[in-house]
Amino acid sequence: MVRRPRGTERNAVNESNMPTALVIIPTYNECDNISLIVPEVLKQDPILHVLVVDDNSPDGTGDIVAGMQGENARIHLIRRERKMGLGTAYVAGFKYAVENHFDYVFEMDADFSHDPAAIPKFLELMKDYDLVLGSRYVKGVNVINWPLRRLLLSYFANKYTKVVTGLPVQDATGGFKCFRIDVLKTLNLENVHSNGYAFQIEMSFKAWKKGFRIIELPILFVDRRVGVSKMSRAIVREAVTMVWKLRLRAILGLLK
Ligand SMILES: Nc1nc2c(ncn2[C@@H]2O[C@H](COP(=O)(O)OP(=O)(O)O)[C@@H](O)[C@H]2O)c(=O)[nH]1
Ligand SMILES: [Mg+2]
Repeated sequence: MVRRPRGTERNAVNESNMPTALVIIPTYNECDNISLIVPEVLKQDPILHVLVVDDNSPDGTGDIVAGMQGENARIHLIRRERKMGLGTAYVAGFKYAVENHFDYVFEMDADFSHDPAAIPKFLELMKDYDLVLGSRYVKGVNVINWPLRRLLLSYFANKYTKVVTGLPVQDATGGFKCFRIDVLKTLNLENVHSNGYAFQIEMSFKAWKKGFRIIELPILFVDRRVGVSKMSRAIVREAVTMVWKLRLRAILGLLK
């Protein structure tokens, strides 16, 4: 028998064979956003659950989520001892999704840059695709409130990624996306090592090389209103070299 995720046991509320979806939100110091974003996500569809992966945020984000869990079985929490980066936070979340038999798995930021209202559009596309990428650059540029420097960096990073890797998407570095669980089961998560933008590129590149069906969904990206960005130069440097590593490994047949 298939074990259902906690809170989705077949009962009066969920007696159908509906798929279940886990929205993974990694957090580091998001105390002003987290209690608002979680209910905003959950109200989009009854099949949705949220998993917060918190890295012992000094501002108490983890405790806020723990408090919210008491009222709602659709809220899940992984607490890690220290700040270990976005990539490993997602990998921990992906493993949790596989272990708990979710069908679809989202990546999403806590800071409202990604509009929860777009989630139903992702779910609709999941009927026909294995990976849906929220894309800021499908039709022109859909980014609001980013400083020009940051926008240019992101835009040209994506042009560069496309040329080096051949991955046929306009926005490979975005962090609002949805995977069919089969993709996560197929990719060897132990071999995903990158952490920042490179992590986003690596996951999509590997899914593409495995022949999974990928589509871009145009989204509007709005810069965070509260809290601070964790973007750093190291994250950019990692991405610059990672795209070459991916290309070389693919050519040499070493992509795992
Ligand atoms: N668990 C965890 N979450 C992180 C870490 N770094 C960033 N995040 C979260 O990842 C999301 C995106 O980070 P953000 O700082 O907004 O990056 P930006 O949008 O590129 O400026 C936010 O929800 C952050 O709280 C980390 O080291 N660990
Ligand atoms: Mg952000």
